Amino acid sequence: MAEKLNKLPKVTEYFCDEDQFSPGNACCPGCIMELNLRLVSKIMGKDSILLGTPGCSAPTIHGQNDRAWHKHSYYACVMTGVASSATGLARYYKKAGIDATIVCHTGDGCAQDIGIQTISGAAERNENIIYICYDNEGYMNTGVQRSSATPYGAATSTTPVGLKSIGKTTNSKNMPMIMAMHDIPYVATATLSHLEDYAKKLTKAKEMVKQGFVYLHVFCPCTVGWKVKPDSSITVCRAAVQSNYFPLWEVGNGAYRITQPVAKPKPINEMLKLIGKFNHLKDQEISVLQQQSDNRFSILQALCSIRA
Ligand SMILES: Cc1ncc(C[n+]2csc(CCOP(=O)(O)OP(=O)(O)O)c2C)c(N)n1
Ligand code: SF4
Repeated sequence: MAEKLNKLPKVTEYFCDEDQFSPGNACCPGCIMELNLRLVSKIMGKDSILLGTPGCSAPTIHGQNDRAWHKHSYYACVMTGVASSATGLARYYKKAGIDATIVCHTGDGCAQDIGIQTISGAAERNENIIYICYDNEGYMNTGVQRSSATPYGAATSTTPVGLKSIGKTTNSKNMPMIMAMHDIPYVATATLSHLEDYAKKLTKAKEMVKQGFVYLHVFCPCTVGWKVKPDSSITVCRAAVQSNYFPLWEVGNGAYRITQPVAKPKPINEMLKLIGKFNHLKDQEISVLQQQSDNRFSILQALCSIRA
């Protein structure tokens, strides 16, 4: 596989051949979740089978009215059971002797909350499934409610800011690390400001799924829910990586590795000030978020040092 990864094309070259998705999309201005879907489709290949659930990716991945936006085989699943549906499909294709890559693509509300039981079960059974969670830190499609991915201090429609409230009062769930603790063949984080890094991880995912369950967690700002300028989503992704708020790492067969180390991490506030949902935070709350981010990064570094 190392040889294959060294020979990967430049990321722009992926977009030169036939596109499985039609031009345009049904997302809000500046939403990069659709770019995520397009890259997944390019690297997984036109014969990959997609599964999705209700959420912001639904208009693009399910289609709208009687029209589809792509040419992949697609299964629309309930939020509670996407990993169970994927299990059935993966086993069916295997039994039928068909070499098919099964790819679930859902939001964090589905992956971390509503669907976590079946995801954890499928991971423990080591099913041949790739699960991609696009993390926009909330239930965006139903009106920007908080999910377990929403960070401390964020303003959402269910954690509003007022005289006595600072937004969400608890930390987010560290979902990629939870999945890594399932000891599955491959887990990685990715984001859209680092497309080469993401493309490599998708390529590895396609290979590693032959050994079992693969989980990719993709940081994916929501311009509307986060109050981010439509032209700033990629800047926010980059700031999240450069502050170690969202470090890019992978673990394959027990070996953890930071794939994009940051020599001089920036203070988390450099990222927070690009995002309206944090605008009300004072120094005290910002230091809580900085501390939480530092703690998580220390755990990651410790895991990386085990087999370094
Ligand atoms: C079991 C279940 N509970 C609630 C809903 C209602 N619902 C539809 S879309 C959605 C939001 C999904 O959030 P997420 O998975 O994070 O995706 P996003 O909208 O953020 O892209 C919800 C809660 C549902 N369809 N099924
Ligand atoms: S609400 Fe957010 S995640 Fe949903 S389509 Fe709009 S920008 Fe994208």
